[in-house]
Amino acid sequence: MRVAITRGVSPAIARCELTHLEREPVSVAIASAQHAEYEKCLAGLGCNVHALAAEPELADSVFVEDTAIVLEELAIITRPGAESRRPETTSIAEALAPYRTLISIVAPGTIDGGDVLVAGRTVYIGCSERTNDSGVSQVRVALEPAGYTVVTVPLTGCLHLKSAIGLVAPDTLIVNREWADASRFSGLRLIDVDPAEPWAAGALLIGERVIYPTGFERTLARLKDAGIGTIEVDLSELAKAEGGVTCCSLIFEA
Ligand code: CIR
Repeated sequence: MRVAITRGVSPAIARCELTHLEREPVSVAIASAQHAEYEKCLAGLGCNVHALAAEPELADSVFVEDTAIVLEELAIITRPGAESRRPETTSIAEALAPYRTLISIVAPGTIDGGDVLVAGRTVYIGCSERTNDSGVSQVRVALEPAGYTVVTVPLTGCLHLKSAIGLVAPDTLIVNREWADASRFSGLRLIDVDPAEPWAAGALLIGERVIYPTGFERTLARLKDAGIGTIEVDLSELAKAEGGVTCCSLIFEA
């Protein structure tokens, strides 16, 4: 059974963390309606959606991806780089506990799930402002004995690794080379975002389909030309809070 953990949009989302965007009003009603469509899309792709209630005080808590790294063998509860986001992890640990042995990142380590992309047995970790050396080495210690290889990826100009790259097939990444050092991805096929669409690398692979945000027509055409099957979802309201299609769920096999 494939599970997707999601969480409703917080009524406090107007106070979200912002790093690369100017603050603009976010409609909770529109964001929630788009989020509901996203959950429908996950269900349509065979996910059993475990929707957690919205957290009234935790502005960014809809972005559940940042709170955990879920692998086949275990799950790592992160310690998010933004202090305001740290209380989000408690309820996520409770939701994951029935499915996985849990390991927690401890201080001084920080890491956001948005900085972690797993491709087979390789775990790529973005060196962003949210993820520090201690966070990376704690993940290494947890995962290398289980046979994973951890590869760090220098980033510039973006929030998370998964702002800059997305897995669109088991051996294929969509990549913005301006933001991520693409030399780290040896052995993977790379599709470049269109230069006019720097934000177009956010993509969520589920089975053989990719959930892909609306609004990136040029890069979408590149994906189609490469034979990637996409389903477009409009998350434009959450994009104002610097969120995308990967960050709104934690997906794993139960
Ligand atoms: C933040 O800055 O933490 C949120 N406003 C956005 C988090 C998006 N998460 C993700 O891309 N994994």
